[in-house]
Amino acid sequence: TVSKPPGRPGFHDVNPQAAGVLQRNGVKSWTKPAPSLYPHQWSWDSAFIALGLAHVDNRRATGELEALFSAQWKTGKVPHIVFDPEAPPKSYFPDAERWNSNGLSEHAPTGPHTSGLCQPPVHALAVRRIWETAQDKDERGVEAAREFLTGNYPRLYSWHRYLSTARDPERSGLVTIYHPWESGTDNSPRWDAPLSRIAIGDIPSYTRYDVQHVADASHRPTDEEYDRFLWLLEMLKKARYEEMDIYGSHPFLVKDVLFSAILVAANEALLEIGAVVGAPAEERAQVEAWIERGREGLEEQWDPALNLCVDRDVLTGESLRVRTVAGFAPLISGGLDERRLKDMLLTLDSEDFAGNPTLHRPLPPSTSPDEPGFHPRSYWRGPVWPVANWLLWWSLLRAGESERAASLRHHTLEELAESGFAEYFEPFTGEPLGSGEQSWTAAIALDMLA
Ligand code: 2M8
Repeated sequence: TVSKPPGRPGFHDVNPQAAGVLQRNGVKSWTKPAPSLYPHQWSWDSAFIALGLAHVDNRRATGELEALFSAQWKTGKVPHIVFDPEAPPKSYFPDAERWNSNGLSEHAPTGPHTSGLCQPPVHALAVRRIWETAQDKDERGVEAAREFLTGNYPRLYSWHRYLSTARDPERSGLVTIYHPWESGTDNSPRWDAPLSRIAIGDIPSYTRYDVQHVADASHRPTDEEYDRFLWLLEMLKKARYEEMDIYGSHPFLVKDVLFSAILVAANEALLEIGAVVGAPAEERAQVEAWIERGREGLEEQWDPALNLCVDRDVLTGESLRVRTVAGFAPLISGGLDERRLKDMLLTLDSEDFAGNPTLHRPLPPSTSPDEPGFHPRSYWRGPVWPVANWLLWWSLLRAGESERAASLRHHTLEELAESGFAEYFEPFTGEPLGSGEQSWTAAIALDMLA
């Protein structure tokens, strides 16, 4: 049992509370990431949401992903935001108009308005979870899940193909991102060096609405960071979202190890989905080749001094040597030999991460407190993110590290029981930060509790 302040849910009340968050954030057939800060559909949030919903309501889980995939670009790209035309005006910026995706690119879908970027491909993990949870259902439930897999396998395959080709013309096994927003870890110090090299030109004027939805603007990226984010957006528009043009001219091209590792794990899930739906043998062989190449690419980015994996700036060839949770990429991609697994566990248990004795709970801060770019309250610069805990928990289980996995699960769920489903938490005090009622926080709790 857990000691809890009055009125807060206990460990075992987390499940119905989490389901309630997802219900309240529901919009038509999909779910917004948070009640007011994020009023549209986000790509990897939706994947995590579907993963959680698979334990509650498979119809809603499949609807979530159907809504997202119906906005897939002709190139295979799954956009990072699908805009809700009915969201309150002036609630999120940059909006559909600023992106102007289908005004600029013939590859954009003609119906829904989307951003021009993408986010880590967690989707196949969610689709596999939908298949797994359907096994407890009656024949009709299993059949409905099989139909869903059959309908969505080609979408997943073309999504992964896009990432392995357009986003990896070097065939390095690593995905190139065009913007920190693509990483999902927006203001992480991982991006400080490449962002600092960008010379910003004239940015059309804009108003930030995000800071109005949090208790304190310091939880969010700074205005300087936003200027860079918005300048990169203008550069992408100038290239009309054409991959080759972007690759030839864009000032931010980075090999993201976390994104790449998630792709490897997602490709493993895709192989299993492919087996269920009877995918063509050439495609299955291709997915196996992507998995191998991905793991080799990550090994290339291993930094023995940091005992972590690090990103690489494509434009300078330089490794971005910053200690963040993204450094656990090899653990997430899986298939580690004993030595590398030991390395990863050593770093996870160290004072840089979960073993830091000054932490509120032994949960890894998003950035090591020893990093100069660390900030305990600022977004991806230090706070503990439940969704990152999920990635590590799931990877540890997969690696057979059940004790460490159990500890991450226990402390994550206790944090949520104590303080609710916040977007992120101050690592030394456990104070909830960012948005409250964050959907993916609730979703990962449902998955951990199942
Ligand atoms: C955050 O990113 C958005 C931009 O995409 C923002 O700050 O406005 C990130 O935490 C990202 O990973 C997440 O998908 C999104 C919605 O939860 O919020």
